[in-house]
Amino acid sequence: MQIGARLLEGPGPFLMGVVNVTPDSFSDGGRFAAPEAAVAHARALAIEGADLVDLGGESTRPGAPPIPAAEEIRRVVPVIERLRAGGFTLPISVDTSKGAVARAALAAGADLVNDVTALSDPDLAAAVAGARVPVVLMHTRGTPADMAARADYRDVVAEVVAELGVALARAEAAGVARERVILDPGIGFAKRAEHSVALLGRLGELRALGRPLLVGPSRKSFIGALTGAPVEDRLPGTLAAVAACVLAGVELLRVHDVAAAGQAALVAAAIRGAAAPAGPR
Ligand code: PMM
Repeated sequence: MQIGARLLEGPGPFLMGVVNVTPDSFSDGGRFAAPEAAVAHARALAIEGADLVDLGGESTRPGAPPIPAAEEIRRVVPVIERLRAGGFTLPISVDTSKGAVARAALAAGADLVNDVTALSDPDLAAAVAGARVPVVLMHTRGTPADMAARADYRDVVAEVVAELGVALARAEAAGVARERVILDPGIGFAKRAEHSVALLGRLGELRALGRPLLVGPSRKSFIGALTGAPVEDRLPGTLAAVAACVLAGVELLRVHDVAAAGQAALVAAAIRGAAAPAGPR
């Protein structure tokens, strides 16, 4: 897939490094809220081996309050402008659910839209369709305010596959080319720990959707539920999930700890390659 100036080709895995420009994100809230700190962090992630960076100006943690588009733009756009003015060449993804934010970020030099609501806002769908950029459609239900109460499934994997299929059809109907869509099961979004674990264990079933997959297990609460580890101490659990994703053929991983995830991903990809049946000679 062509993302900005880069062609991400082959099975990957490719790493999306997370830069949250928010005062209240659940894993790294407040650390990179000043534009200079976010710029430095994005550069550091590039040096660690990120293939692209994901900038988010609005926290999506459970219970987070929505913020106005103007405030989100104020947080995100200066970071993109400074990165591009400073010669940052990696693709930049903007993590937003609002059309106005996507338009401003793309105009400032972003290349991809990452939407945790899978284009449920028609204005964002129009912005993505008009700009002809790649888009991540992530599965969730409801809003951060009520998503925990909506984590109710009979078969979480089948329901996520069905609901992502609906999201993909809705995006196409809005004029987004299917070839530009990346799908994400939304680990931790309207999911209890057992739901996130089931999705990670049955990622192969998401292949039925026929699009590249992105998964964001990094530091999420299912790791805390399984291990008791606080959010700042979930790297080992994150790496186990990264390896599981790579073994299942996931193309893109959204992670905070790029260097560590890169090492885990390389080893898992080598094992995956060794496990693949030999082709015809
Ligand atoms: N997780 C978070 C934010 N944005 N986007 C996608 N596509 N997938 C995710 O799993 C995802 C996301 C929340 O994590 P953070 O607050 O630690 O960034």
